[in-house]
Amino acid sequence: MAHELHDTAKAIVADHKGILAADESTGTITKRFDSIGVESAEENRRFYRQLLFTAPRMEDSIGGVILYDETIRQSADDGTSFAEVLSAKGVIPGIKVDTGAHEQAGFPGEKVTEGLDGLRERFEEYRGLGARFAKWRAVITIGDGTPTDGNLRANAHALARYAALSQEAGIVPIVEPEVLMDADNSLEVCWEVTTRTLHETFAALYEHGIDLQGTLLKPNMVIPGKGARDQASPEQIAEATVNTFLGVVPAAIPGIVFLSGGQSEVQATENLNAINKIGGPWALSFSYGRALQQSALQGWGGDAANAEAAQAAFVHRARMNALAAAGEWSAALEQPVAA
Ligand code: 5MM
Repeated sequence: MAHELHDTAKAIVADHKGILAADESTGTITKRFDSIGVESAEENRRFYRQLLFTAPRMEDSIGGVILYDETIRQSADDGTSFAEVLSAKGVIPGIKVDTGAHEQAGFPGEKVTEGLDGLRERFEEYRGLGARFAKWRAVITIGDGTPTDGNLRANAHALARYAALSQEAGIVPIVEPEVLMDADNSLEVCWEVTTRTLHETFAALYEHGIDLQGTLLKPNMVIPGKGARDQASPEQIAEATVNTFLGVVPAAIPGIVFLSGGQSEVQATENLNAINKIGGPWALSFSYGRALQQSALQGWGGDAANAEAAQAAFVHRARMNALAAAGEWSAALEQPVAA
């Protein structure tokens, strides 16, 4: 079992590949569809995900796709399940298993992620449906007096319990403690909060006997908040990010796959590239949602006639990010995609 977990974790990030986070819950995909004026009907969601998963040569840059519960039960036009469509291309199917972040009782303004009840049985079912890795996202909010130690510990404990159940089922856990970049905090504050978050997370993973070689970490970059007066250069973000992780993330973790967190598509690529110019003992790659899909979603606009252009936009972003995961991206490669 340990070997299978190690091999799966390594395969997802092999050859500078990364992950497509296509695990938007119904509420989130509805917001995305609202932004392009498309009704969030089940068939539209299926069509859009099919467009992404069948994009020609996406497998050159994408090693894994995170699916939502509805999506792992859906199929392509020819009846092939999405998990099989991906596996046939050598892309590993994954599943989001948390049921969302909710207000933590007694901790105003902070959230704790739920979904542990019945998770052992759900893992068994998801493995049968083809999932070989999973994801659980904790949301950490920077604010006046937050995050508190109590909130960090509650989220770390849930992440560790999830990871233990995942590995028991032979499924690689992606551990995602996301420090939000929505506030106006400085890079230094993000550095401090990310360090505290990762300390608590790894302490809990040790306590629960998690096999780190069969685990991937999905964190935020160390970056100023969106509203910060002083923004930072990719080099400053890269230096702060790599130094933070060198201090708290064991080299046994095979891959750190960053979330994009609201960065623009090119910004997320440029920052990942700068991070890889420095490098570290882990594969440093991507698990982007918005930063891989924004152009594709807009290019599609709900019209099947635009499907090919949308696929090209997605594959372009995936390729740019795989180059960034090798530290080989440059702005000159950002050719406009023909509509
Ligand atoms: C794709 O978005 C994921 C699902 O979010 P919800 O559960 O709120 O619908 C999300 O977990 C995502 O995987 C990560 O936050 C990274 O996404 P971004 O867009 O920040 O790269």
